[in-house]
Amino acid sequence: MRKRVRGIHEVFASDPARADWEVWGRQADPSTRRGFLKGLGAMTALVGSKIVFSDFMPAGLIPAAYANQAEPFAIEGKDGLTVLNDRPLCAETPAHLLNDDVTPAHRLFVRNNGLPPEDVDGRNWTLTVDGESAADTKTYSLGDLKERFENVSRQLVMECGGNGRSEYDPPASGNQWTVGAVGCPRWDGIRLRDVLEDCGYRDDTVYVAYYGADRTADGGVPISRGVPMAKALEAESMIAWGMNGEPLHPMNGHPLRLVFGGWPGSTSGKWLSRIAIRNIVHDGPKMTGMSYKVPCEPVAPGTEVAPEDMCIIEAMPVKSLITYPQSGYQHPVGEVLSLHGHAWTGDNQVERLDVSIDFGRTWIRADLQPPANRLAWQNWDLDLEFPEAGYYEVWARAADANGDVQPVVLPGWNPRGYLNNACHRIAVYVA
Ligand SMILES: Nc1nc2c(c(=O)[nH]1)N[C@H]1C(S)=C(S)[C@@H](COP(=O)(O)O)O[C@H]1N2
Ligand SMILES: [Mo]
Repeated sequence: MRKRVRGIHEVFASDPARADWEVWGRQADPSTRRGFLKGLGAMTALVGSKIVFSDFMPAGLIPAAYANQAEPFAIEGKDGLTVLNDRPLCAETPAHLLNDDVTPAHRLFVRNNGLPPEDVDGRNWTLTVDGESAADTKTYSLGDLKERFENVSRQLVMECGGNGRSEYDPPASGNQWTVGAVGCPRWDGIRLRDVLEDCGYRDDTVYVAYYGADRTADGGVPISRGVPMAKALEAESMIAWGMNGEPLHPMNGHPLRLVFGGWPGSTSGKWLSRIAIRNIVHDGPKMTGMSYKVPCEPVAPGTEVAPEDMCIIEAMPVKSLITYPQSGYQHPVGEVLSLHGHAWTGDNQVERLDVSIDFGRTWIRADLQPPANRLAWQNWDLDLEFPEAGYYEVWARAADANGDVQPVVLPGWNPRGYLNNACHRIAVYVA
């Protein structure tokens, strides 16, 4: 359920400088289905055909083809996602639809900052590597990348830095993600470092930045971020063309993207066309200012923080999900309930996963699996028994090898609402 819907005016009034795509897209309201259908392109894609008399179509009209469907908005090749915004398109996956140990493409969330490229031709796609610290400027075709470098497949967690934002109070503007801006597909591609080494880089390299083929409405670059060189050189840092043996979904960056497991999703550039090897901390759109940053020192909720006191988010915090059963589940009294879920943590490994059915008074240790490879999420299972009939909340809490434990209540408030790793909880009715 959406807690609140922020109007565009409210957002601009509170921060007039933020005239970017994140706030342009009116927050869609699923209860009325208004706000989804903006722009002829979006509407045509939705209806699946040219709208012949589109010139005469009243603004805000919901096409009859969709007016009576239970799902207010369907994204081709995705299934069951909740759309938070249609322009740019942002959609998350309900927790119970993330139950697969390897996230299928149709269940991976979508977070777009601009308009994706249309009519992508993978055969003619190229990737250029350049920058102040590059020894050479090189351009590779997709075929070059596939043939010249060792192909690898890795399961890597992709999570938006703003996952969980909807719970913060005072609220933060931006997509009101609940828990589902996360997934862990098996990515197919090559190591980023093999390409960096092929191109060559100087000792003064600081950052590796990306540019993608998506654009803002007026043709600008919506987002261009990256990672420090040390992260770029890790064996798990990938340039990927596929997911679970299939080409990337168009909304997840087809035909080429970066994947940095365990770091904010915003570092994993989609529709990748250029990599810049930089001798400074990259300064592209959404690297500077307040985006993807948290206060360097904790602040009281609602505090105004100066941009120079904000630090770039690197590894994501320890977190977990209960993916079976779905919240609200009715369970027969006297029977065992087999829970399932996943746990993950930035650059590290999860060491334990505990479950409580008594609001955190006591905790029961779940059976936690090792990751399929470094920076993959870890699956967990627990057979639960309930003492009597009634309403229960099941809480899950992960702890990692750094000694970090998920907070039961909200973690530190921050102006843009990032890094909410509070325990996931579900309702279970035993009867
Ligand atoms: N070119 C480009 N890359 C991008 C984005 C974008 O808007 N454009 N969004 C980023 C953000 S904020 C996230 S969370 C991830 C989301 O990846 P997904 O949409 O494949 O789930 O992509 C990142 N890469
Ligand atoms: Mo994100």
